[in-house]
Amino acid sequence: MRSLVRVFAAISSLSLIACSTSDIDRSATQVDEEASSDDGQRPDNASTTVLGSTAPTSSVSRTTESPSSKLAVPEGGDWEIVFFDDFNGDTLRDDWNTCHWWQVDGGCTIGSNDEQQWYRPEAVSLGEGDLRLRATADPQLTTDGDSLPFRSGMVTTGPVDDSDETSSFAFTYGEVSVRAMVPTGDGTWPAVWLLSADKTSLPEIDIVEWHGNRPDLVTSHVHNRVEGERATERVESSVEDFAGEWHVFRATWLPDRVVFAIDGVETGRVTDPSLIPSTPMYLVANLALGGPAGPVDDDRLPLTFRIDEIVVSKWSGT
Ligand SMILES: [Ca+2]
Repeated sequence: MRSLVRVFAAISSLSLIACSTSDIDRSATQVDEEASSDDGQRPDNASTTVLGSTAPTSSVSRTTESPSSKLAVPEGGDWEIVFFDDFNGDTLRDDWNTCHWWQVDGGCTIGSNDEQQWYRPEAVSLGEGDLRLRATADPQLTTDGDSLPFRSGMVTTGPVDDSDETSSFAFTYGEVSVRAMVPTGDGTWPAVWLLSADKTSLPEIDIVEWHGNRPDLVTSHVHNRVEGERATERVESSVEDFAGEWHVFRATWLPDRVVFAIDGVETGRVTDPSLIPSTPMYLVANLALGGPAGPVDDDRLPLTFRIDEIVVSKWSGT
């Protein structure tokens, strides 16, 4: 039986435009200024910046229903399924890459997050109808000559490498639905997110992030650049008995809002116009280790982030 998701979404309400850099509580996981600039360098899915006070979001208005989540959507417009992978085959489809475009020479990681894994293709597999991103305690030598203690897996529909200007799949406005099971264990950091297809570090939408050292919390974010400064709104969802069970995570991205949901229940929404992305974004799913998820419990490895299916329905406004 699915565990009950107790949702009291917390979402910042302060105008981000009014915030200077000094107002932002930069966490240890925030990328440095160089890496977070819009210069095509590596993005970050780890910001936990929280601005303003928090307030519960308790109501979900219902107008026209979106294809699957039954969350509020604008009147009019068309919905079309533009991406679907149930991972029921024997091999990963060609539209998935197994490394970030900015670092594909033998593997990749995001060192600015203090991540402890080196992503390798052999850590990505399909089995029993699932995509499996498997973390193991296999020490890795990176292409920079550094050592990392763990091997893990990721997939993305973004550009193949630095010379590639296209994504195998990207979209603007719509709904992403992911049925997935996060693993249990300190130090694990599974995530499903969207990144800008123009290869800049922002905007970014984190559909779901889970930190092994905070098993009672699921987080989502919208990151963007506002008047030259990185700005974020964060949605937190309190959960019980969550890891090791299947759940459906959704982000409904429309011109005036990004709405997050778990198992069909809204967890919060971002409505600040300055934050809402308006350009194409691609998919990323990964099982990171360490960083903001805390020290890794080696005894729990190997651990697997399982994804049963990913569906994207594109919204076209009228
Ligand atoms: Ca499946």
